[in-house]
Amino acid sequence: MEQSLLYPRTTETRRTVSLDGMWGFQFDPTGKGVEEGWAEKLPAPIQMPVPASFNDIFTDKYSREYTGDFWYSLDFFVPGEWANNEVMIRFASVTHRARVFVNGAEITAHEGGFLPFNAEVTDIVRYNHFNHIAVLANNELSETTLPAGKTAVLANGTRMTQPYFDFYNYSGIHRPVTLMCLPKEHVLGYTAVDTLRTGGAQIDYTVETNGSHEVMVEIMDAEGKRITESTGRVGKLFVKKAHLWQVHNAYLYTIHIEIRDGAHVIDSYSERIGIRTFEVKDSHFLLNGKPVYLKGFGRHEDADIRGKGLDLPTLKRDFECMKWIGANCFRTSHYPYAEEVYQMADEEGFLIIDEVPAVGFMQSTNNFLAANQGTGKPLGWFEKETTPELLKNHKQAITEMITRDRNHPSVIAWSLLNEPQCTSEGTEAYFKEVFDLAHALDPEKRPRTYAIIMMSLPNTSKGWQFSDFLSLNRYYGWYVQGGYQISDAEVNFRKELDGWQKIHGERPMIFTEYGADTNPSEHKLPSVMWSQEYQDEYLDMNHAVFDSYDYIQGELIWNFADFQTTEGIMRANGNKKGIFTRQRQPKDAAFHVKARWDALPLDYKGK
Ligand code: CKX
Repeated sequence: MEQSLLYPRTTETRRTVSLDGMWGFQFDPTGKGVEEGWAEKLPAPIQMPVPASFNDIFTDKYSREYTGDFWYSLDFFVPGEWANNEVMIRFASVTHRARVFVNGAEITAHEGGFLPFNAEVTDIVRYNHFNHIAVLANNELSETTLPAGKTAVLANGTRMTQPYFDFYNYSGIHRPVTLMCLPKEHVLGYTAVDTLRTGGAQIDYTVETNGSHEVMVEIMDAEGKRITESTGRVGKLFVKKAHLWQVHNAYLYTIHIEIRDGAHVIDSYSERIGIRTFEVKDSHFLLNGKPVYLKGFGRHEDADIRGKGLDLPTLKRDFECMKWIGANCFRTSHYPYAEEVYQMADEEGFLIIDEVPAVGFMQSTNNFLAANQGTGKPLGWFEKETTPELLKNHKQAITEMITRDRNHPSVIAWSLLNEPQCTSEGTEAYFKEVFDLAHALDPEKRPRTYAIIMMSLPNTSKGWQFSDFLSLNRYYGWYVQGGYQISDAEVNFRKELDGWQKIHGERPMIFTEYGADTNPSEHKLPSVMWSQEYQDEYLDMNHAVFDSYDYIQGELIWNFADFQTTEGIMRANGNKKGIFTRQRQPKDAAFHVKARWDALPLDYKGK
């Protein structure tokens, strides 16, 4: 492991200081900042909150849509007593890439806007003194970035982002920045895999450190009582009569790791963990050996003003809404979310399908309907000259996501792509690499999947064979045969599912997307598309179809809440498929869905 992706925590041996707050900020449209010494001092900074997207802070369109280089800067103090330790600055995410300079020297760079990285500054910072950090960020998309897209240049020379995906390209320092002091010898990471045994649970653990001193691991129960311990970097722990982590009933233990030199504690790190197993078996999902039917949403990190910036009140409200409506699962569409989201899911007993930002892998400016998936005619996304570079970035994102998220009991599966073009010859070689990598990296061997775009059918898709369970994004009754034609949509939907039924084998299928854009102020009797009444009818039709196939084992509505997208004729200031508004208030359909989900038992279709 090159660097630790452990969540920053203050412990007996570690110190953390939040660097969140107002930073200096400046656009660098000509890309001259480095040359002109902006790493030492921004020439004309304005104030910008961290964490937040910069876009919706502004009142002018040029700034909101800005595409290119932009800088953040901050003076920060490093305590004198930290000398002789390792000092790092941890960025939980900078979208989409960053170069970090401290006291004028370039320290590190990171590609990818949704995963953490550290800048090690031990020998750079002045102790007991103020220091200066500058971050050169960039938000341009290309066909080798995750997510994918392109930059267009308007006739007046202004650059403009054209995402190949359907969410706004929010940019900035989106998640917390933490100054950390770690002992020189410290824990880099750990893994813990559970097996249920008679009389309790076995935890097979590994601990990675950057030194050679002895490692000790102990498990505490929810009351803080030590119940088992072991020494060594690799070992087994046994928890008698283990309280299992369950849906909406999440018992959490604490794993405590120490590096010791005799009685002296060199480093200590603790985290809350749950004991549970999850597997795919005989067309079912089994949590702790018992069938579980997935109910919930595809979501976005998206809210007024802060865009994709971490906002704890919104996050808490989202969980309250999801509990109220009877959901038990969500997909982190279309990128790994802030670590605080997974922590809350661990605490609340929600199941997460964790998705890497592999979205927009299709030759289309907005990733819907334009692709001729149904024709079988190769579009060749995975045969481009740029494919090796894309694969490299994709593998890096998978590695970072799994390393970051592998110990969360809430994470039950990895979603490795969303709606890629997957009918052409190069698909299989590419898919094999990413699916094999996920399997190799995850000690728990969680099931892997990817979201299959509508019209990518059993006989045309070359990717589905790699999935441990099938995830379909389907819009029968919305993008196809909407409104009065909904009865035809149902017939065609059933035809497609009959086709999958012949070939899916033992794989369960879930719907990772189905939904209808709905204007919360529109009512119409009889219904029309976009009215609240039609959203209910659309959901009823889809649910009736799901209920008639036993191998369908989950339904994740698109989307939990309305969200911002690029402007265009298909979007009325955003995607309106939310069951909640962007302000997290229920549309009529929320009550409809609640009635269904409250009535569905956890082991629905489990017999
Ligand atoms: N799926 C036909 C990806 C999501 C979009 C969703 C939509 C599409 C549908 C593809 O990111 O928001 O169009 O609502």
